[in-house]
Amino acid sequence: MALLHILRYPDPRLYTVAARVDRVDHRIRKLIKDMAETMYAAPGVGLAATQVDTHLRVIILDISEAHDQLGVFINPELTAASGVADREEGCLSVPGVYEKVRRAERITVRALDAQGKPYTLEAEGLLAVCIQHEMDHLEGRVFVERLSRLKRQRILAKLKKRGRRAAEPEARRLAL
Ligand code: K1U
Ligand code: ZN
Repeated sequence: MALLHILRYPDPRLYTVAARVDRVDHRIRKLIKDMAETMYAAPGVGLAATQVDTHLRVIILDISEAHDQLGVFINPELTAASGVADREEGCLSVPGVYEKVRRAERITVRALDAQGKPYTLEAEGLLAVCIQHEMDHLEGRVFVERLSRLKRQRILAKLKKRGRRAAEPEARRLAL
């Protein structure tokens, strides 16, 4: 297994629309294992292949406290959605930023599992939010793009400032 690098917003690669998986083979299962290791280490409750710079329609989720209920969704499709809910979201590609986003309250999703077997899942609450958030990644959409322009600008400014701070010791070292 391997820990993968998670792309940070506003990296342009996060805007890539992922391609469908045409065969669930050992390469896809290796990707899923590496993504799971990366998600648990982060730590996070979900991860889309897009975030690790692999532009295939694969997402994983685990909202259990014991980290023993990994959900795998290959080529996920929403077949039903109802209600609306505003819930706080986070994203491993936008560390330290949590904002409320409006999404469907209940969804039905159809996908393939890690064996390539089709299944259907009905979800609500945090699970429904996470599935919709990860499916957005596959469309090249990061959750901050669902916020107002003003909020997005503030987030970008905060991330830039943080990036400059992180680069300061290196800049000082190079100046010596
Ligand atoms: O980056 C991602 O897409 C993963 C993201 C999933 C998500 C969380 C909450 C609402 C919508 C989508 C995260 O996992 S952010 C980190 C997080 O929520 C968390 C981290 C540690 C423990 C519990 C939660
Ligand atoms: Zn995310």
